[in-house]
Amino acid sequence: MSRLIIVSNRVQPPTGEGGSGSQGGLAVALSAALRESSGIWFGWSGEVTDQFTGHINLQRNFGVTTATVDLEEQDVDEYYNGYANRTLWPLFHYRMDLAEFESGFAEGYERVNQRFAETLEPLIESDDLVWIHDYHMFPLGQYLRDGGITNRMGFFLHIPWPPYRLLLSLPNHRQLVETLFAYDVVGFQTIDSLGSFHDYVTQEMGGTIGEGGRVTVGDRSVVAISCPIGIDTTNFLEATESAAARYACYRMRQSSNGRDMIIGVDRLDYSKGLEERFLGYERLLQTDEALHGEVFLLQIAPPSRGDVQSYREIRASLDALSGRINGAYADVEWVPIRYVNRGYPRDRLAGIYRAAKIGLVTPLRDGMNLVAKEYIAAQDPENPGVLILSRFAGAAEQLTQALLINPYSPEEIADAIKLALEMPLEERKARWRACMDNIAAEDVLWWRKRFTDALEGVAQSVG
Ligand code: ADQ
Repeated sequence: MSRLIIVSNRVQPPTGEGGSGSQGGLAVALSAALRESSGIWFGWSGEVTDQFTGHINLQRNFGVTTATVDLEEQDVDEYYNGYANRTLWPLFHYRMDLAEFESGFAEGYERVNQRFAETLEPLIESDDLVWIHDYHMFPLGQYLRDGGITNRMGFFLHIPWPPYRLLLSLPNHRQLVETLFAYDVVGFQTIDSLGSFHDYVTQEMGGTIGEGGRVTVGDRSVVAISCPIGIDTTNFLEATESAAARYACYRMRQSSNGRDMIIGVDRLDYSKGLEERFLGYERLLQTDEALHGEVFLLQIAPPSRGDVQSYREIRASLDALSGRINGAYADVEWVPIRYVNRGYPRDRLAGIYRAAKIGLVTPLRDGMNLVAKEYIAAQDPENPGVLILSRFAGAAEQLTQALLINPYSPEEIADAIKLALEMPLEERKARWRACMDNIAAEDVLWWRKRFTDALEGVAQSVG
């Protein structure tokens, strides 16, 4: 088996074998892949230095080697807070209104990718598989090729690929797409994203789609696949059975006091549809007085990307909205929304999911959404809760038996909550079983294998 080199913007060194603490599912899964292949995980340390030196901090924790570099403040501003999170993230989530196009961002983005490439090159050995992750790093493969790296190299995009005409609004869109042809395999979360990529290549570049997903433009080609990411299901089921999860579930039920709990868990991000979710829930309270004092929404939303203005704005509007709804409907014994701005360890989170009658996952756009899958995995098979899921989350392609809704419609959200609260046990079980079968079969190990098999299946590049 070839050694695997994984590259992502941030590197999360493993914190322990089980990974049931605060480490995310992706970190657990990538760690497992790296342990199997004695590979390296390369990326930004999250630290800022006065001047970029290219010094690599090599560490080995729980069988995984991480190699991290510090970035200059200007790099972080232009590459991370700038091009990645103020240009690409909003545009790729269909938020042209929030996308900022500043040439300094694009230059910083290229500079940092070039720096990553130059720093990484000496670590790469001839038989390694190189697997690069996400929108922070589109051009990295091209820079590595320019530096003479001929290894098999893949790229996986965790966020949606936008529709062809939307992508045209990105200055230098063609340059960005051309960099993808430096890879041997490019993976998308959904068939929908893959289709949008095909549209761009055929309509804008005059390319063709051939056998086995091979996309060709002139004399260059890349294999493009849909490869939906899953959760580490076995590990998550173990976390669900842990003492910490059971205790969290027990405490949550006690504090629910016989009321039905609706749970939302998301990074505080405008793409997650939190305002629309609150408005949908408010609609329910407006139209169904009998539910007052009978249900509550627990929204867990740890702040993220606080250096970016649009994130500060969404935080302020959610504070105001939750305050308004609670002010209008709360009484001395009941608060309709419990709004919590912090993260929880995975095992506690699993217990909280299990105590919830409804999982409310309503992003306006999402590459996949792992919370939807975690909610299903945490349920009691004999008495499962109901997942309400946005049709615009990548997960909706797989979890077709969730209650699929349009997250922009308060009515649809309110109606789905009512339906879920009243759903008979047999129907809940049938819907849960269909979702769970998918989550068990197409887990993160399946995802990793699907991608690395595709990568191992292509002939090594010849420069
Ligand atoms: P994210 O946008 O971060 O990921 P998501 O897929 O939902 O979104 O993953 C979030 C992870 O963070 C989940 O594992 C969740 O449990 C955890 N998390 C969220 N809030 C938490 C809290 N308060 N406490 C503890 N943990 C919390 C991006 C893309 C997604 C894609 C993933 C993986 O935007 O569409 O599914 O990458 O590819």
